[in-house]
Amino acid sequence: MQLFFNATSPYARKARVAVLEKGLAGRVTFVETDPWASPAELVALNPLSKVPTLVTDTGAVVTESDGIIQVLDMLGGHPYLLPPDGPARMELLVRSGLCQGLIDASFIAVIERRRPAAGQWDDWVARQRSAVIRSLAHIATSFVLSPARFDLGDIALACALGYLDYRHPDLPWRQQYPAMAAWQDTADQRPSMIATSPN
Ligand SMILES: N[C@@H](CCC(=O)N[C@@H](CS)C(=O)NCC(=O)O)C(=O)O
Repeated sequence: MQLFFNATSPYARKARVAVLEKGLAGRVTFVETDPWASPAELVALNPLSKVPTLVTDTGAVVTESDGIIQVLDMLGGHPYLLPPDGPARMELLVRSGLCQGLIDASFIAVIERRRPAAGQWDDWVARQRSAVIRSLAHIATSFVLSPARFDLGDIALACALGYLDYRHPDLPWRQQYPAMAAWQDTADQRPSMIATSPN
């Protein structure tokens, strides 16, 4: 299999962490690329020119980090990153969906600031930052986090918080939510998180 990624993408980081957590590194060639440059090799596979993009051994091209992680979970053995069904899967989808949205809002705010200054929409950045702040408060009060578990929801949260540290260091989430910061510090010690750190 091939996994196209770039080193700072929080979405690609989710997929890279999942490969490592599943013990599939030996079956995956990691291909570093710049999706913004629309490289021919990537575009030929994925017309969206986005990372992560997974090419399976059967030639299936899978886009979207959550879809890729579901495929990895089907291909590899333990540990499972998603429960197969029932209330546990529902609970995981609640967590992973919100954390994906947290990444989206954080990412959109960064991309908006890359436009020429005259074309930037400050209210749009403020809206995304408000969504980030509200989501962090919601996660801190409603998620049950455990260092013993590292499923898709936890991978998404760890990559979201890592992206905030990397791209939004002015946000004082660590001071506001020390229990979440402690959880993240533990997650950051995992070999999969160390190997994929953007720093
Ligand atoms: N929803 C997608 C988002 C993927 C995404 O937007 N990746 C960015 C890099 S962080 C990208 O490749 N952008 C290139 C572009 O939009 O042209 C996922 O979860 O995989």
